[in-house]
Amino acid sequence: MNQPTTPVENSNTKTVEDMRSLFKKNDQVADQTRIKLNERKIFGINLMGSPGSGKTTLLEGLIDQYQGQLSELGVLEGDLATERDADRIRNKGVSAQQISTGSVCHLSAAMVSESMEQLPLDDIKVLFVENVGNLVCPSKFALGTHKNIVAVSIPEGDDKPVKYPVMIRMADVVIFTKVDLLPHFDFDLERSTREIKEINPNALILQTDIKTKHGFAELWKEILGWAQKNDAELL
Ligand SMILES: Nc1nc2c(ncn2[C@@H]2O[C@H](COP(=O)(O)OP(=O)(O)O)[C@@H](O)[C@H]2O)c(=O)[nH]1
Ligand SMILES: [Mg+2]
Repeated sequence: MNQPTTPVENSNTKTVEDMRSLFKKNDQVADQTRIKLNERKIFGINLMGSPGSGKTTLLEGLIDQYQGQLSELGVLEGDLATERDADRIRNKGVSAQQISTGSVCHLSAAMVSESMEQLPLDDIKVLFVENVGNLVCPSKFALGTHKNIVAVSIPEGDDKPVKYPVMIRMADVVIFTKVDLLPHFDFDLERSTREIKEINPNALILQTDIKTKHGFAELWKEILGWAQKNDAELL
């Protein structure tokens, strides 16, 4: 005979069911967002990484070098509080909308779907969504974007990709940011690269440095290639 379930087991089962339903609903909204982006020929990129890994700086660097060259950019900025990152992007002349999540450690598809309507979508070809700085939660919530970029900065330590493999597994590009700082940290770039390849053999691995703009051309080339391929497939 089955043992009666304990209250703890009951509450665990309920939590799992609640989480499943939450993810399912999120996925449905993400699917709708993807359709909306495709209808407007906007290519969406989910930019993830730890707080301070250099995500906004990457966007600033790309804007400095490439805004207006081939594509118009739009940015959604996710943080728990403040408009600071959106202000940084707007100061560069690019449309940006801040999403303040309060105490939530990730963006959700609903947040993105609602906030992107505040952007001049008719003018945007590439939409960056800078997720809340966190190596765990954002990987659980699809946003409806087309590709994922994960920033891993040198000061974080070379063991972070292997310790937080879920986000690495879903990355299309992993960027080692702040490589100018390599001389100051015991960061084994070779080992970390090897470990990322073991987790995700398909990810493109790049290195960037905002001071020399090293790696930005390669990153932009990849993004344009994605956007153009997506446009062609939508014709
Ligand atoms: N030395 C160095 N510092 C960087 C680089 N990229 C970003 N930073 C610094 O790292 C800090 C966090 O950057 P930020 O872009 O705000 O990180 P985010 O929280 O991931 O958006 C800031 O002080 C940046 O100036 C880089 O390539 N080299
Ligand atoms: Mg930021």
